[in-house]
Formats: sequence, structure tokens, C-alpha cells
Amino acid sequence: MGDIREITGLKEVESMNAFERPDARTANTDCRAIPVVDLGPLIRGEKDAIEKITAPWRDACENLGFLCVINHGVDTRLIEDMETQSRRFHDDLSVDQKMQVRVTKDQKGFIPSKATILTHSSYHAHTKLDSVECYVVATDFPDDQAEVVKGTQFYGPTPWPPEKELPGFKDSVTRYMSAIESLGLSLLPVWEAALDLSPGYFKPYFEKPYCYLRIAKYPKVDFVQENEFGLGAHADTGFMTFLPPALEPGLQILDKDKNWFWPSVPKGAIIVNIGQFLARWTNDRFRATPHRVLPPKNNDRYSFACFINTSLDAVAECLPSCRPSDSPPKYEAQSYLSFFEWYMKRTYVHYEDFTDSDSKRAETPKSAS
Ligand SMILES: O=C(O)CCC(=O)C(=O)O
Ligand SMILES: [Fe+2]
Repeated sequence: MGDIREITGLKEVESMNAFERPDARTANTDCRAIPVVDLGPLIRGEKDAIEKITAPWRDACENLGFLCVINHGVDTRLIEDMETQSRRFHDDLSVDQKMQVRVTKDQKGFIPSKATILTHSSYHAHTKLDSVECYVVATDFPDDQAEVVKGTQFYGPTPWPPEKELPGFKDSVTRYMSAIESLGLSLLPVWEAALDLSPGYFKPYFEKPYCYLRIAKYPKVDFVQENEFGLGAHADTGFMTFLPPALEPGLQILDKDKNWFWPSVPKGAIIVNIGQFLARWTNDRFRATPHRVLPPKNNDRYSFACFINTSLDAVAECLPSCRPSDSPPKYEAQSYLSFFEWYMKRTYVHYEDFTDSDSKRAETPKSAS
């Protein structure tokens, strides 16, 4: 498959002496509105809701690959509370406490700063490790489920900080995640209609949705070099992502002409974008759009992207409405589990420490150098 990070845009500064280069945040990057879809009719259960939403949804997915939803039904207080919970996790716990819940082979838990780089990237300008630190919460499975008993990768439990260290944290985060999961599942009829699929087509693929939440902190940085990122350019992995815009700027999106821009989003909206698993399912009719985060200047930045995906064992084979008439589909049928595993091994340096049957915790993640 094509590398989603074949991205340029820094050439003009490459020839400059390091001391003459401007702060990367001051580069000539415009601010643009992204498509806005009103989910009010769907949330209110109006009869013609799907018809109203389908055309703008399809248009956004086939072009920018990013949109935002308003009147989405997620209580503002839940979003505000997640901001508080993110700060509590990152700022109230000590490094030792965070390392007690460090990331497991299942990609759940705390990932310290400078642990991430897309090691399969051909985007040579991005040579530094990302400054983001994050805590990942993901769907847990019953203890007696066969894969859990066997220790299959991604089926193990989320390591939570003890309740006495962060009272109410688990409860708040779980409540937020289930609100976003419900929103995602309520949108399945919209995805089906936008892809000309029969009603209910996606339902069996979402029997046990595998969802995860990245509770991230981007520390403020005085000066940002041109190949330095909070989170380097990437496209998300799964089906759909929900991201309430962070209070500090930082997110940039790559348009179809390979220009980066800062998205502007109405107050209260939630950003929605497409992951690579859905994009390959649609034979790239829907776009898994590269995006990145520049470190903030004035204040630390907190974000909580929630990824709503199919069941881990769901197999995506080019959708009937996306099959090319004159050639085979670009991608082989693949399960979400095997795609996710492929992606994670190439994204996190700590994955060198894990094998499928290895249930031990990672040691401190290695640096890439
Ligand atoms: O922090 C943000 O605004 C975006 C985060 C993101 O892209 C991700 O976690 O995949
Ligand atoms: Fe992302």
C-alpha cells in the first residue's frame, strides 16, 4: 500500500542555515473551515435523517476525509470532564505512578514522551521522536474469553491507576468512552448509505467493537524546528475517529493537494475522520487523511481522540460498491486485528519488545537512535 506519509512542504526551508529558520508554527499555513454535518435530525430520530446527512457525509469522506459534527448528542459536560481527567492523569500523577501503568503488549496504558515514530515512514524530514505522552484505554474483554486466557495480543486488560491515586478517573473516562462509542455506532447507517450499502451492512462487523481512547498531553515548547512534532504526520488506523478540538492549537490536516492547514471548527463540534482500515475497505474511495500535531507554544495541550472500530476479528474485503470494474481491488481481505498489529509494530519503538505470546510489560521504551 502507498505510504501515507509521503509528504512534502518543508523543502523551501531545507537550504537555510539552522539559525535562520523560523519557528515551524509560523510557517505560511492557512486556517480553513472543515465540512460541518448537523446530526440533529439523526439524534432526534427524524424519519428523513439519513437522507439529509448522506450527501454531505459522502462528499467530505471522498474529498478531505475530515469533517466535524454538531448537535451530536454527547453531553458537553462529559467533554469538559475529560479535559479535567486528562490533566489529572498527566499532571497529578508522578512519573513513577504513570510507569506503574506503562503500556502493555496490548497497546493499553501509559506511553511516555519520545516513544513514537512511524518507523515505516518515508517522510525523511521526520527524524525526531514525538514529544506527546499519552495514556491509552481500550475495550476490555471478559477474563474467561479464549483469547484473554491464551494471552493473545490486544486482548489483555487496560492497566488503570489505583482508585485511591486518582479517585473517579476510571469512572469518568469509561463514561466518556461509552458515549463516543454509542455515537459511533449510531452513525453506522450513515456510513452504509454514504457507501451505497444496504441498511445493516456494517452491523455484523461491529458485534464487539474494539475502541480505544488516547488521552494525550503535548508539553509546550518555546521553539519548534521544522522536523519536530508533538505527533508526527499519520493517518489513523481504524474505522472512525472522534476528536473534540483541543483548547490549544496544534492539529494540522493535509489536503488533497498536499498542503497542510489548521482546521477551524465551530464551538462544541466534534471532529470526525477516517482510519486506514475503512479506507482500504473502500478501496481508497474514502480518504484516511494524514494529520499531525505541532507542539503548543503557550500552554500544555491535552487531547482525547477516540477510535471506534470493528470487532478485532472482522475481515474487510473490498466493499461491493467500491470494486473497480476493470481491475482487482487494491487490497487483500484482512482482519482488523492483523492490520492493527502490522501498523503498531511499525509505529511504536517499544513494539520491538513484544511478541505475540509475550505477556510481559515493556521496559522503558527505547529511543530510536
Ligand atoms: O491531538 C490531536 O489533536 C490529534 C491526535 C491524533 O491525531 C491521534 O491521536 O491520532
Ligand atoms: Fe490521529
